[in-house]
Amino acid sequence: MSKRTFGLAVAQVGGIQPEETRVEVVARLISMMRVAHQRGAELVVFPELTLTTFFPRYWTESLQASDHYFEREMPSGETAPLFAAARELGVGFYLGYAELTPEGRRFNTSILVDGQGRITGKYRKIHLPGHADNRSNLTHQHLEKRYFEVGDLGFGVFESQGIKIGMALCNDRRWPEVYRALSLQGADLVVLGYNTPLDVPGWSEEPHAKMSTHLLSLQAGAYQNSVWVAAAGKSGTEDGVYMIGGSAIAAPSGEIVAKTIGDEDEVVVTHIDLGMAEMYRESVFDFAAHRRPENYSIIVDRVGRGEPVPVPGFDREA
Ligand code: CDV
Repeated sequence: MSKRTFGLAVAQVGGIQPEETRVEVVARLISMMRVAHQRGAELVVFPELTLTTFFPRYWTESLQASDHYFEREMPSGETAPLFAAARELGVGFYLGYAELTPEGRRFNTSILVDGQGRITGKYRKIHLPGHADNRSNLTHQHLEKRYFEVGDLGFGVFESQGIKIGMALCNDRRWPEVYRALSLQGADLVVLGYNTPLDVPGWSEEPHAKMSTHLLSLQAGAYQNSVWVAAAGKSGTEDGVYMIGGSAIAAPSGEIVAKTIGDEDEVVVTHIDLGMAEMYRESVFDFAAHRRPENYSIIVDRVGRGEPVPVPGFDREA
C-alpha cells in the first residue's frame, strides 16, 4: 500500500444571520483558512450556501426579490479576497453558494479552487430536498425546489492539487448512487458542504438520529466506495433555526477520523493517507472484479418503490 498524505480541513461555519454581509462572512472564512494553513491543510472544505443565511427557509412570491442571496460571478468583488488568500497561502478550497447565471437560471452550486486560486471544478446540486409550494403554516420552510433548478453538470470528478476530487452538496450525501458515480470515475476524495436544520418540515426524525444519519451517510459512502469523504456544514442557530453541525472527515474504512464538536466557526485538520483506499479497492471493493452491472438496471429504470420484478421459476400469481 503506497502512502500518499494530504492535508485536509473541514471548516464548519457557525450560524449566519440574515443581516450579515458577504464581506463579514468572507473575513470569517479567511481566518479559518489561515488556521487550517497553520495546521498543515492543503484544502479547506466550506459548507453549502456558505455566503448567506440558509435562505430557502423563507417563502418568496417573487424569486427576483431574492436575487441578493445569489452570486452572479465567481470570484466577485466581495469573494475575491478568499481567492487571494488561497493564492497567498497555497491552500485550495471548496465553497458552496447560490448561483444566478447570465441567462437567469438559479442553481445551488459549489466550486473547487486550487492553491493558485484557480477554479478547477464545479458542481450544481442534483438532489434538491424540500418543496416548491408555500406552506405558510410552518415556522420555517425548506424551499430548495422553488429556488433552484436540478443541477445540469452531472456528478463530476476533477484533478486538483494532484488528487482526484468528486463533488457533491448536502442532501446528495444521503444517496448511495452519488458516491458510486464518483468512485467509478476514480475519485480519491469526495467533498461536500451541507445545511441540515434540526427541524425539517415533514421529516420528524429524533434529534439524536439527525446527527447519526448524517454521519452514517458519510461513513457508508466512504467505505462502500473506497474513498475519503469530507463534509462541512453550518452549525448553531441561524435566524432562530438550529443547524446540526457535526462537520467530519470519513476514511475508506468507514471510520470518522475528525469531527467538529462545537456550534461555532471551527476548523478540523487531518493528514489523510490517500493510499489507504488501495487495500479496499484491491480486495472487497475491487469493482472491476466483483460488480455485476447487468443486474443493476432497476436502479436507473425505476425511480420510486414499486412491485417486485419477476424471478425465473417463481410464479407469484399461482
Ligand atoms: N440542504 C439540504 O439539502 N438539507 C437536507 C435536509 C435536511 C432537508 C439534508 O439532507 O441535510
